[in-house]
Amino acid sequence: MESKQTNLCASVDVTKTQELLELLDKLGPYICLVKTHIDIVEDFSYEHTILPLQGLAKKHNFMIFEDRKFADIGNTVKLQYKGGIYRTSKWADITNAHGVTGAGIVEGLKQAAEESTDEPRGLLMLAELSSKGSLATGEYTQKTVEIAKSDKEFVIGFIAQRDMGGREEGFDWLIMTPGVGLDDKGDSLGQQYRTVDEVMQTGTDVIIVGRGLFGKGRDPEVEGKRYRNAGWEAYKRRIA
Ligand code: S5P
Repeated sequence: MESKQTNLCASVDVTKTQELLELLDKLGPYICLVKTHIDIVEDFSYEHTILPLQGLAKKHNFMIFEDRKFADIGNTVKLQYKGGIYRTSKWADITNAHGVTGAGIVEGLKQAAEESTDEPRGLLMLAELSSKGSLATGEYTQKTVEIAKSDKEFVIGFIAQRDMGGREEGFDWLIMTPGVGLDDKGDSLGQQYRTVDEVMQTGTDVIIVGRGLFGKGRDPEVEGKRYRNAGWEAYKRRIA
C-alpha cells in the first residue's frame, strides 16, 4: 500500500481466465490487492489461471485475496482450503471466513495453511456485509470480533463496513470494505454502495471495488486511476 500509494483492492468477478488476466494487467498499477472468486472461472486450471495470476501479482506488486467465505466446521474448512481443485492455500495470500460456526474455523484454516505452504497467509473475518438485510449485525458482529481475537497472527482483520476497534487490547486490524461505488447506489440483487469518502470516514483501510472498475461501459484504466486517487486521498486525510 505504502510503496504503491494505493489502498484499492480490485474485485474481478469474471468467468474466463483470459478476461481475468487482461483486466488485471490493466488494473495492476493501481491496486495493492486483487480479490478473486476463483470458483466462477469456467476454464480454471492451476497452470493456466493461477500461475499467470501470480506472474501478474509479481509484475505489478499486488497481493492475492481469494474471497472464499469459508463457513463450516474447522475440519471441513481445513480440507476445503488446502485441497480440492483450487488448492487455495497454495496461492492466495489472504482468504476470509464467516464466524457463524465458531472459533474452530480459524484454527482449521490456520492448520491448512501451515501444512501446505511456507508462505505467510492471512485471514479476514466477515464481521459485516454490504448487502441489504444482512444478518451480520449487532451481537453477531461482536461475537465475530471475539473469534478474531483467538489468533493474533493469522487473523489480520475484517471484511466490514467500519472500524472494529481492538486497539486497546493490542490488535491492529485491517478493515477491508466492499460495497464501494462512486456512480451507483446499488444493484438489483441487494448490493448497496457507499462512496469512497463515506467508507473511509467510518474506518476502512482498503476499499474493495468490482463493477465500479470494469462494469458495462467503464474503462478499467480510467476507473482504476480514479478509485486509486479517491481512496488514497481519503486515506491520507483520515490518518493525518
Ligand atoms: O459484504 C460484502 C462482502 C463481500 S466480500 N459485500 C460484497 O459485495 N462482497 C464482495 O465484494 C462480493 O462477493 C463481490 O465480489 C464484491 C463486490 O462487487 P461489486 O461489483 O458490487 O463492487
